Amino acid sequence: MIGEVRLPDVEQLAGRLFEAAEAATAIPRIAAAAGLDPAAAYAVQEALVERRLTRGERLVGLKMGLTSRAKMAQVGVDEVIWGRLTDAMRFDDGGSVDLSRYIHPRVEPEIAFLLSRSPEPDEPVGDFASAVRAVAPALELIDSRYEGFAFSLPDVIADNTSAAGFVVGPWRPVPAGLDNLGVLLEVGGRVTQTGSTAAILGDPRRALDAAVRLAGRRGARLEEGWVVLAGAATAAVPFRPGDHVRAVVEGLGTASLRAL
Ligand code: 0L1
Ligand code: MG
Repeated sequence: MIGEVRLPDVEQLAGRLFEAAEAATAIPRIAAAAGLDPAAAYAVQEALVERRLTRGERLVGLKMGLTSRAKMAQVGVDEVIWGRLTDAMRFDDGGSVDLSRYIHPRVEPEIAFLLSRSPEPDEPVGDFASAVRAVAPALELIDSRYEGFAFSLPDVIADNTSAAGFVVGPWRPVPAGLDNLGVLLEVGGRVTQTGSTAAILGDPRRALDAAVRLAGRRGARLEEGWVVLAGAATAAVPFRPGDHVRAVVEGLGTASLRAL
C-alpha cells in the first residue's frame, strides 16, 4: 500500500489472465478494482507473457493495436497500444486453427513487417527500408479474455492487447508506397470488410516508429528477424468454426486461415 492506494498485484493479475486464456473462459475486467494505470498494465502484460516464455514459447515480434479509427470506435478506446507475439501464436498461411481454444475470437486484416535489424530504442525509423527486410499481408486473431469483449485501456493492455494468433502471407520486398493500398477481408469468399492501409496511422510505416518508441519506454527492444504487425486496416469480425478468412492487400497478396 502507498497511503490509501493499493499497489496492483502484478503476478496475481497476470495469473488470472493466463488461466482465462488456458481455460478459454472469460473473466470480469480487472483494471478498475486493481487500480491499474497503463504503466502498471504493461507490467501485468510482461508478467503474463513471461508465463508463456517459461513454458517454452519464444518471442517473435510485436503487434500494434488500435491503430485505426475503426478499431478505436469498435472498442471505445482511443490510444495506440502494443503487445507481444510468441511463436505459439503463429499459424501457417493457408492453415487451420481449432477455435475451441478461444473464448470469442475475432479476426482482422493487417500488414506485417519483417525487421532486418534491431532499431535503437526511441530511434525514429526515418529510413524505413534500412530497418525492414520485407512486407506481407497478414491476419490477426484477437480474443479478449474479458467478458463481453469489453474493457478499458489498462484492461486491454494487461491482456496483451487481446493477442491470440496471427498469420503472415508471402513476404515481398518493401514497395515504394504502402500508405494507400486497398484491403479486403473475405469470409467464405464473401467480402465482409473493406479498407485501406491509410487507416493504419495514416501510413503503416508509422506503426513501426510507434512500436519502437512505445516498447522502448518499457525497456523492450525489437530484434532482427522479428515480425511487427502494424495494426488492422478494418474493424475485426467474429471468427466462427467453418469460416475460411482471407486478407487481400492490393499489390502485396493474401493471407488466409480456416477455423475448425
Ligand atoms: O489488434 C488490435 O487492434 C486489438 C487491440 C485490442 C482491442 C481489441 O481486442 O479489439
Ligand atoms: Mg490487430
